[in-house]
Amino acid sequence: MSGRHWHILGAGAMGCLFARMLQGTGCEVTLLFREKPTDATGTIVVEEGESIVEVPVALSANADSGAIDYLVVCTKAYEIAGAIGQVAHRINGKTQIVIAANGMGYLEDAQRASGEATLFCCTTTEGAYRTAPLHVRHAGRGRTLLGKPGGGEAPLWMEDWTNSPLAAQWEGAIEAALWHKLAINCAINPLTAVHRCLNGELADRPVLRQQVDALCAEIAGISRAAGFHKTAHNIHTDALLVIASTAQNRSSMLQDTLAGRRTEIDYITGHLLAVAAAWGVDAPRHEDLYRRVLAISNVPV
Ligand code: KPL
Repeated sequence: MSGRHWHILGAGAMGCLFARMLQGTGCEVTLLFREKPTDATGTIVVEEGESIVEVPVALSANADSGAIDYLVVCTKAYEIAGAIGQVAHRINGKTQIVIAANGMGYLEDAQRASGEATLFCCTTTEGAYRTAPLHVRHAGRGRTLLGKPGGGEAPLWMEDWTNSPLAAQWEGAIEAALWHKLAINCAINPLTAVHRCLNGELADRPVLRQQVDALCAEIAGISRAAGFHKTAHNIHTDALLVIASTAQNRSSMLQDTLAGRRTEIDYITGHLLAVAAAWGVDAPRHEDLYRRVLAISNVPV
């Protein structure tokens, strides 16, 4: 029992799953909300197979006072800096912030919003979806990796994550892990959003399968140029494996477009294109998809 107190920004599927896991290691957990919650405590309900786990948590408004020592940010990528900004008065040079978001390219803004706090990144392939407020279905086991941008040893608090039922691991090269996940999302998410199809259809429909192949070839070239050799080598195989293992899923980008929400395209394909441009690599297929997703995204003006 570490007794550390973790605050979580973003009470979606991942926020609730992480709350349950950290509580399972004996941590105190508080969920943070933009608006003041009507009650000071709540219950997260996690369905795991046939069992249901109920987790009592404290609820607090971002605007409340009280220092935050350990913070997990589980918002959409485009909300990270704004969400941290709302609790900026509660964080300080000792605060440790773990960002668990899709995509890449949010770090600079997040650091600006966090002042002297130390940032860490988390990437996960755990499958979870929200069934109602504070209710989540833990649908599939995956791997959760945490690391410090730029590298470094695991901090002491990492035990809260490794000892939790998630059995998360410290990753010395977190950028490469984030890049690999980004590459898989670039090969799957925009295509499913544009064609409004399940992940599995990308392999089943020959026209779409050819597009996945072409996208992976571009990703391999960009990854090679940027020094992500493992992704350059494995992206084809890994993208097809993820398509097969998530065949019945609606990708997060398809869900966002269907719900009329903004997508994370700028932090997924947008980041890939920025890296391609920096290394002078052409990526016409991804450019085309980027434009097509923007055209169907609900982007605030
Ligand atoms: O991460 C995903 C997403 O939808 O964002 C995949 C792996 C594509 C599963 O749907």
